[in-house]
Order: sequence, then C-alpha cells, then structure tokens
Amino acid sequence: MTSMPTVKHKPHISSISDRAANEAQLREAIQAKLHYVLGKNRDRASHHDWYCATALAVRDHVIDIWMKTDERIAKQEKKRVYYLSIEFLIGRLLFDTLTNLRLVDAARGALRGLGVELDDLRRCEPDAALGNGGLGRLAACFMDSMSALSIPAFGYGIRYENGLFEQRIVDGWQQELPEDWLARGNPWEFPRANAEYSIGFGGSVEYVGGDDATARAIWYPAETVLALPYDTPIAGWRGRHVNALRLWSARAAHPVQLAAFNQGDYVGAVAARARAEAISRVLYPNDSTPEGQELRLRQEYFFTSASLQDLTQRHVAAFGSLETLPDQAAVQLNDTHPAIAVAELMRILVDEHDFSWEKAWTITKGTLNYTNHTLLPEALETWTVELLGRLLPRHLQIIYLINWLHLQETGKRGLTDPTLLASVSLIQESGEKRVRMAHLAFLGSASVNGVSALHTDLLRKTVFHDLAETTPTRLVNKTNGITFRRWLYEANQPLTQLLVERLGERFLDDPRCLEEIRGIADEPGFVEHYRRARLTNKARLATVMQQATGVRVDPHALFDVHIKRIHEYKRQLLNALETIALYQEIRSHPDRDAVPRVKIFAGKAAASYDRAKLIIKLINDIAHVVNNDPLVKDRLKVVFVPNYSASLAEVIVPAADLSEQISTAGMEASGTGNMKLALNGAITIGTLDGANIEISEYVGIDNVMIFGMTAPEVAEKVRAHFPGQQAIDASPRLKAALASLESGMFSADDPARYHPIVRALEDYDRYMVAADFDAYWDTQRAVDHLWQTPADWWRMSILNTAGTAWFSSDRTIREYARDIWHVPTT
Ligand code: B1H
Repeated sequence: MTSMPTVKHKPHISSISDRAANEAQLREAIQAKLHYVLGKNRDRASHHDWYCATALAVRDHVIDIWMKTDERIAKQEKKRVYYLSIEFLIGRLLFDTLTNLRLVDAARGALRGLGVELDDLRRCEPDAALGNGGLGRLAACFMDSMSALSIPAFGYGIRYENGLFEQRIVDGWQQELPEDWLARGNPWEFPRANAEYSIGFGGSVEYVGGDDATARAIWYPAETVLALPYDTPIAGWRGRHVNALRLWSARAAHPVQLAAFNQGDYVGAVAARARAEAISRVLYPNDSTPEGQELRLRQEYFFTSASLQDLTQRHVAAFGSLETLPDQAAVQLNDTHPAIAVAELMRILVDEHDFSWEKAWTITKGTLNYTNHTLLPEALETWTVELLGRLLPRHLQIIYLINWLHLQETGKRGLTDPTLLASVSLIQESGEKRVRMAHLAFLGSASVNGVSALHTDLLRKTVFHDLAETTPTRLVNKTNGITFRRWLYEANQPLTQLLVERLGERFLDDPRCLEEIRGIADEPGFVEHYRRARLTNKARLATVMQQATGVRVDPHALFDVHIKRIHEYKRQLLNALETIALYQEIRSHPDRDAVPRVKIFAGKAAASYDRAKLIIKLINDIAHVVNNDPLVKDRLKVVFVPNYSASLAEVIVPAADLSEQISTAGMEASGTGNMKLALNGAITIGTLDGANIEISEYVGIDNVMIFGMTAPEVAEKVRAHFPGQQAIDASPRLKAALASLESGMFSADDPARYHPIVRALEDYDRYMVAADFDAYWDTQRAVDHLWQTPADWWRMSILNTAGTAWFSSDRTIREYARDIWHVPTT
C-alpha cells in the first residue's frame, strides 16, 4: 500500500464580499450572453437558453485561467502528459466547472435574481456520453485530477457525433435509440481550424532502403481523411489550472465530387465524404469486449495518428527535433485501442524524421506507456494480418520488423523454446494470423500497468507472464481512483455539507482528513445527521424512479443497488436469482416480518449481446411479478432504472445502502463504481475481486460483506470444467429458483424464455453463478441482520466513508506522475 503524499498548498476560502461580487458579475455576464450570443429576450428564454447563457458566462472564467496556464507551461518548458483514450465518459460539465471554480453559490444567487433555478438548468445539459463504462469514466476522472494537480496534459480522443445509445425499456426488453448530444450545440467546445491533420489509409509502400529492412519507406495512402480538433477546457480544483480535452472529428478531404454531382449523381458525389465522416459518427457500444470491425480499426488509427502528429509537431516547434521527445512528453495508452501508436510513432520517426530504427525505437519506448484494463481472453484485441495490412500496410511492415527483432533478441538470451516464442510473439499463428495489440503495446512501452493489485498480479501470472520475464518493460500496479469532486461534493451535497461542518473546508482539499470521522462514527448527533443525509438522497431517487418506471418505493427500505454494464461476469443474474429466492421465501412465510428491500438495477447491455439483454428482460419480468403481488407488500420491490448514465449514477450512488460488487473473482479488473458507492457510505456486498480487495483493506474487512470463491478457487474450478449441476443439486433454494424460471412463473407469455439461462447454469457455468449462490444468499441474510441493528449498520456505513480517501483519483494520478510519467504535481 502506498501512502498519500501531502498536499502542499494552503486552502483558500473566499470571503463573503468575494461571493457577492462574483454573483453580481455573473448575473450581468449571463444576461449579456443571453442577449448578445443567443439573441434571446429574457421573457422568451427557455431553461435551455438560460443553461447556455450560464455555461458561456462561466466559460469566460475558464478561458482566462486556460490562457494563463498555457503561457506558464510554454515559458517553463514543462513536460507534458498525453492521455490517449478512445472513450471519455465526461457527463455534464456545468455543475462540475462551477464546483471546481467555487462558483456554485454565486451562480445560484445570480440566477435567482433573474428568476431562474440553477438546478433546473443543471438538468438541461446533455451528458457527453463518449464512453461505455468504467474505462471511459476513468479517463474523465483522470482529466479532472490532472487539472487539479496542475499537470500540463492533453486528453486525446474522438468527438463522436452520437455517444452511447439511449436505452429504452419496452415491455421489459432493452431497445437502443441513437443519442444526439450535439443537437442543440455545445457551449464547451472550441473548434481549432489551425491544427488539422491528414490521416492516411490503404495504398502502397515504397521501400527505399534496398536490403535494409529498417530503412525509411514512403507510404502512398489510397485515401486520406482530415482530423479536426475540438478542444474542451477542463478546469481543475479551485481554478488553478486548465487542461484541454482534444477530441478529433473526421472530415472528408473533399466535401463533394463536383464532376459526379454535375452529372446528376448526387449520392455518389458525397459517398466518399460519408465514408470518411463515418469514422467519428458513433461510439461502439461494447464494453470489455472488442469490436472486430474495420470501422473500429479506422477509428483507432484515426485518433492515434492525429494525436501523435499533433504532439510531435508541438515538440518540434518548441525544441527543434524529436530527439528529446521522451524528456518532454509522456504518452499514456488507455488500453490497446490506441496501441497502433507504437507503429505510428516509429513511422513518424523513421519515415518522416529520418531517425535510424534503433534511435526511433529508443524514443518510442521512452515515450509510450500502456494501461491494461482486462484479463478476459475474449476481450484482448487482435486484428487479422489481412485487415491490418490492407488498411495500414506500412504499419504492418513495421510491426513485423519489431517482432522479428524482438524474437531475435529473445533467442539471443538463450530462450529458444518454441512454445515460449509463440507466446511472446506479436503474431498469433493459430488459425487466421492475427496481431496481438496488447503484446504490441507491451513491447513499445516503458511502463505497463494494471488497475488494481489483484489485476496486476494476475497480469504477471497470466497474459504477460512470458513477456514480463523476457523483455525490459516494467509491469507495475496503479489502482484506479475516482474524482471526489464529482462523486461526493457534487453528487452528495447533504453529506458534503455535514463533512464540511465537522472537518472544515480543508477536507475538500485533502480528503485524507475523512479518516477523522472514524472517531465520531458512534456519536449519536453525527450518526443522525449522516442518516438524514442518506434519507434525503433516497427520497430524491424514489421520485426519479417513480417518474421513470411508475414503481413507488419507501425511502426507509434498504436500497440494494446493482449499477454497471450488464455483463455475465458482473453477475446481475446471481442477484436476480437471489431476488427470486427471496420472493419465494416471503411467499412461503407471508406473516413473517422481513427487512424491506428495494432491489435497484441499472445498466446497458451491448446491442449485440443477446444473453445480457435477456438478463435485463428477466429483471423486468421479476419486477413485474414481485411488485404486483399483494402478498409481498413493501417487503420487496424490484426496479430496473432505464438509461443508466453518469448523471443518473450521480443520483443513485448517494442513495445506496448496499453496493453490489459480485463479479466472478478474477474477472473484474478493478471496478470504480465500488469506490463511488463506498465513499458515499454504501456497504459493499462483494467478492474478493478487483479493487474490492483493496477497499476491504482500507475500510476494514469487518466493514464489508465478502463472500464467494477467490480467484484461485475459480481458476481451479474452471480448469476442472466444474459442472453447475453439481452446485445446483447441493442447493435446494437455487434449485427452487431455477424451477420457477423453468416453469414460466416469470414469463407466462413465453414459458420457455429462460430455459437457455437455466441450461447454461446446469452445464458449464463459466461465471460460477450456481457455485457461489449459497454463499451469496447467506451473506444477504447477514445484511438483513445488520440492517436490523441500526447502530452497527450506520457505524459501518460511516467507516466506509472514512476509509475510502485513498481511492481519490488524485492519489492515482500522483502515482502515475511519480512512477510512470516523471512529472511534478502540486
Ligand atoms: C474495462 C474495458 C473495455 N476493461 C474493450 N476493459 C472495450 C474493453 O470497446 N471496447 O472494445 C471497451 C472497454 N473496460 C474496465 O475498465 C474494467 O472492466 C473495469 O474493471 C475497470 O474498473 C475499468 C477501468 O479500469
């Protein structure tokens, strides 16, 4: 465990007069924006107009800081960090920016004077949902923390015109609708016409080096697409520093083929344009599973090439040559989606800047770093040699050469075992030949990291075992974190207010003082306030859920929350089966008291993931039966909240009593929802997986409810092809739950609907749902018991808030800065 470095700066507390001045100034600015920028009359302005005017007024403050930040960095020639990610799940920016600039109260007051409520405007902003789940949200938290710690950084990604699809639930089934966040404009972004780049695809390569395979080559792409940057300023805590998130938009080099147009072929005249612009049209809606489509590879190369061209050009402009790139730039590859960077940077150095291969390799390896986010074999990206060679012929050749030299090097060390060489090769030879992108990223990086202690340990033992032993790349751990600004201060104002009252404003600057509330976890006054803050949040969530689903719930019930992407390894099915068993228990003892529980689910399934979509339908079918059974009353309610998003999470997380983190051990790389929920005081029911392990260490093993098999136990059972039937036979309760599914009790209109789910569990239960069922059930009953002893429950809950300071993404980013990027932080 690493301790958190001390924060050096003094907290600054704005005086009352500052606030009044800010308020008056903001009011005037908002009115001016409404009038002169939006051209709207006050009396006719909609909430959305007011939102835009407010965003523009606040943005002016951000720009002032941005300009100063840029000047400072340029003058001091500071090393920059470049975070390349195909996803940035930013969510809304207005309230976030106001919080970081400490302008929330001033904005609220300014708007009130104009007869407008800030909270109404807050909800007008569409989420920038340019990500699927944890990986994209992590990138967004890192942007916040890099600004907070004054690290000169750029986020580089894709400006998808349509972000993650909107989920509707129709008759219990998920339906996907296109999302349209840019429809009404985006006040936060700045197009930068002066920094566009050409991105090539296909074509041919002229090798000019004769016999020297390492010599420079000339690539003649068959197609070029333009990358246009849009910058979104990300203001750091207390407005000390602003970094840009630079998102690339694809444009055709020629908007229309005039000759075709003039001959009346209107569709053909714009076909090339549509093909080019498709690159930044939509976010692929998969999570923890790669997409093997050609368009996806085009997206990956598109944003990676644009970003590398941009940063190398910036370096050359400032320092004359790329020779010193590693001293001035640290590039972080967020998973393998930008892994083609290894070949692209080599191409830029060798073909365009005339470096020798060896020198180029030293520069590349000194600049790039790679974060792995998954161990699931099916989730590791590979591209067929055929596709890669067709789309990026020069890159394939570079990859082959890297591999050849790498295998030679390995051989020179006396390692000649063919199985070993096959395992460390960049090319997977079994079946159709494929390029292993994780291997490529590993080889081309100075440092590779996993995202939790267990995950990194498993990386060392499995996927990267042989590579780690045979190459000089460092493999280190950097446990994920979350930004407390969004996930506590903004999302949970009642609790934040209580904490500021008790700990002072300093806690906002240094969450480590959260530890101090351990001492008052039993103090009745504090506990009562803490409990009331939760109840306020639960009442708000109850209203949201009723509006969305029509289901009424009692805020005094235990809110049991399972929110994340729907995936078999995350085991929403285990929770659903326990819900059925609980329902059966209530029905067989209708007069017995039970702890009133609301089972809350939310999450999206990849559009092509049929089993995950069937699980959503199952949850809704269970909800339908349970919520309409008069015998059950308030003892159990089941709610599937549609269209999970960052903004919806901001409402659910502070209202959770119980946090479901029940992935099959060894499969969840880290999880970050687990951190958000624990920070807000939800008690974790979870497996020893991902960061759950470190959460139990920091909050104390007595303050979490751990159950189920460990990762080695799962691995052992998987090796033995353990049949689910054996576990089912041993568990009468699970057997009964499955029998009800089999009988069509929850699907009277289609009794066979869930037979495939039952069959899968009986057969080869890869996710150990059956094998972990009894342990899960017993632990849920221990949760019931705990709830009935409020003093213990609330103490434990408070100790969760007290113990999670380490999971601040500021701590994570400090570690990246110190150990990987070698840049200072404040
Ligand atoms: C995570 C992904 C992911 N791991 C492929 N892998 C994707 C893989 O579109 N694709 O092709 C998209 C996403 N996402 C998540 O990363 C892990 O499952 C979480 O455990 C982890 O907390 C998160 C951030 O590290």
